[in-house]
Amino acid sequence: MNSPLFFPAKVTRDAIAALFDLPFTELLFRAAEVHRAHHDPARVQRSTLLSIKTGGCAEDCGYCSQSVAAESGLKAGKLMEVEAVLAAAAEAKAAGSERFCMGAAWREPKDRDMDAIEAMIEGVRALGLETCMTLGMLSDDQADRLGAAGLDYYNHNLDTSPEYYGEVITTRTYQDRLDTLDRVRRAGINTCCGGIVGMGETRADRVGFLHALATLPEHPESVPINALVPVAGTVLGDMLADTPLAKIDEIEFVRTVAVARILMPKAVVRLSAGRESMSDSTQALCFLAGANSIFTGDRLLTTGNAGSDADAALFARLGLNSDEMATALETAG
Ligand code: SAM
Ligand code: DTB
Ligand code: SF4
Repeated sequence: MNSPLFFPAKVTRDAIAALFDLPFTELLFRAAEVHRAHHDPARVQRSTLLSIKTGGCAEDCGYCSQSVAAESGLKAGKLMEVEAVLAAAAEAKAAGSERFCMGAAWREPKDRDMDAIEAMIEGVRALGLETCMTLGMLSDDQADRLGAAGLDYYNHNLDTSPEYYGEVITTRTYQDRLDTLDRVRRAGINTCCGGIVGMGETRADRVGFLHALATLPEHPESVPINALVPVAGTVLGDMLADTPLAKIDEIEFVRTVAVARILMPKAVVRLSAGRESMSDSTQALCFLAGANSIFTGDRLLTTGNAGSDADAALFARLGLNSDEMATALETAG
């Protein structure tokens, strides 16, 4: 399961810390080697997010605009109608997206919402899009229903190290998250599990976070790495506004992506939230380090995103997903 290329048989925190400590160019070289062995390095998947139920969430995640504990000014809405979700998915597909991720600001879904959720999954799949949902904690029965409806991925993040977690969220435990991930896996759904960097955590927490992911019973098939998007009125957004130096260093962010790639060679590593404030060069380093999916469009769930035009320009500049580039690769040998 581990990379035969660069990773020791036993995934310990010390071994992961040693990867982080490598000279940056050496780390990137190793990550790029692992990436090329398992993925097409000239392709980056484009995904679109939609908030199907916004705001009013009972959890207290310190980064999130949608928590009732945040004073972000966000209004709580109801679950969207199935038709409206399918219209947004069709639009995303027409704009070139391959994957559609639906997020709800719930602690957990209510059973009465499950019929609509199933119809969304079936409808989005029928459009030829990969489906992902993130709805909070799940019961066994809910996970089974999502699996039976054909859901491709369920996103449920560990977010950070077990040690730092309690500084960020108090209303559900790390173990609660691990339990939901188990239910998802047992229901035959691919797991999408990652977290956020730049929440004031230490390097040791980033090591602990990636250790937790890489030692799950199976590697997640999908690993979103988010950089904190600071939202005013949230605990962490306000922290970052007061202490701008706490913002994650971009090289450290790229290191985190590279180590994730080496530890979980087959996973799709998603360069997720936070791209809007990242330079093209940093994003290019993330792709070199093994990121192979982004969220396109001008919105994530509730916050802004770079937008499809900016992404098309970035891809053209970097020669990603381009047929001409495939020819150039062949010619260059
Ligand atoms: N309510 C569901 C849950 O948390 O399980 C799903 C939605 S939640 C918005 C999905 C993930 O988005 C979170 O686990 C977190 O990692 C990420 N996220 C939320 N707000 C963020 C922010 N301001 N910056 C970066 N990532 C964020
Ligand atoms: C994930 O790890 N990142 C995406 C997705 N899973 C659902 C969400 C990012 C949300 C960023 C903040 C917002 O727009 O509200
Ligand atoms: Fe709720 Fe999810 Fe936001 Fe946490 S991250 S407050 S669970 S919507």
